Amino acid sequence: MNRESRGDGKSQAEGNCKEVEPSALKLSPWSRRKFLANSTGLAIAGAISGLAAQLPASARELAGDEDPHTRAKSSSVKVTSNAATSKDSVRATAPAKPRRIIIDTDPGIDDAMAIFLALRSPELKVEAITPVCGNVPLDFTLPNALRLVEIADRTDVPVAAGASHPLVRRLVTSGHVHGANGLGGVEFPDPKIKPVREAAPEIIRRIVRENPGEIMIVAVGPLTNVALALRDDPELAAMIPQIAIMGGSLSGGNITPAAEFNLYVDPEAARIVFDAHIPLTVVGLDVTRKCLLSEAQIQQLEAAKNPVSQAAGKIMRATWERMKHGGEVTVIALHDALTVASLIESDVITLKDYYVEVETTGEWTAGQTLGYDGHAPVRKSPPMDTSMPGPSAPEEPFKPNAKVAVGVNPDQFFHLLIPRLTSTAT
Ligand SMILES: [Ca+2]
Repeated sequence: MNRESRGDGKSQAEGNCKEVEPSALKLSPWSRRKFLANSTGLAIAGAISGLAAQLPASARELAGDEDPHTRAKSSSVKVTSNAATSKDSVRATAPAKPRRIIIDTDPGIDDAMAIFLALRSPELKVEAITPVCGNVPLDFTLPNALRLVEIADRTDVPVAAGASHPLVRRLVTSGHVHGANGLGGVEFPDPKIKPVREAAPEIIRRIVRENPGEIMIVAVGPLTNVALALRDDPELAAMIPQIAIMGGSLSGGNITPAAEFNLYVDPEAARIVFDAHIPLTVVGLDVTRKCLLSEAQIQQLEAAKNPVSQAAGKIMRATWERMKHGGEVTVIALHDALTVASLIESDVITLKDYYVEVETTGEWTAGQTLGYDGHAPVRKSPPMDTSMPGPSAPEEPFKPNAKVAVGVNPDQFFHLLIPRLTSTAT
């Protein structure tokens, strides 16, 4: 995720993205070519809406399972420890059965903090990490993810290469915020480990299919990988109990006045995910903008001597200094880490039911999220007057498709995050 970022307009061809194996992006039965053929005007909306109609009801509905949001609440563990939190005290907070998650990510400075938090939280079991292009091209996000699991001494977690470009658009990156290498410009050694052979959509499909109803997806980058997995395998939606998304905003964007960065980069992918009838938790700019890292907290990270805290301190210090000397307002919002934190302590955010639509056809507003809160029917723009008989403005009854974060407790967030990273616990 970026902060008040500047898209540099770098295309896939211009960037040094590595192409994912063609088999990784196999788009059957809904091929990329078919998508491209429909990629103008309202055809996109129609095609994507058609996909939603193919998808079955959610895993929760089929299984009669409890509301995943309620489950998150009941399984949350309050941690109010400070930087001196001991290994034992961290482990003592672990629930009997950790939540199993796949992290889809574009590291990314706040992605790094999110991944570190997840890997050091006993309440979560990270089944895989699936980098996607976004903040920087895949040629950086993939090795960055490998570096992060090495730093955290968690090379047991598979890392699978994802998409090197959005579904139908040129890649726009945010190196301006995240540094040209995605980690604030800090040079870490090249990773020794390699990504697994499976591509991101494949590993998502396999792990979810092997564990139906068990695997939650935490998507903190553009939603390309998740959309590809759903598009390849429409039955998959019924097997995913919840997706936690960092993205969107009901109060203005950060890369355009309308759009938040992750949804701006690949609005068509976001539309697929929002239309998939999967329980969604959406942690957007409305709350993440309020979770701002202070210099004192960077110093806490720097003071702790474990490799994770040292790496986090370096990344955040480099970002802080670059903003300070670049004449910008020195503000680092930890968007992605808040999203992970909400899985550990659900009451760090307050959720509200919304029907969220993603704008895909706007000339200036692509990626905008429109949230209906139930006070009005869902209403599309009026049809064009072509002097031909046609339908009236489409209108649908309100039905929520997401729980959107509308409140946050930043102090609680940082009281969770900083000790988890500075602790000697592993
Ligand atoms: Ca991100």
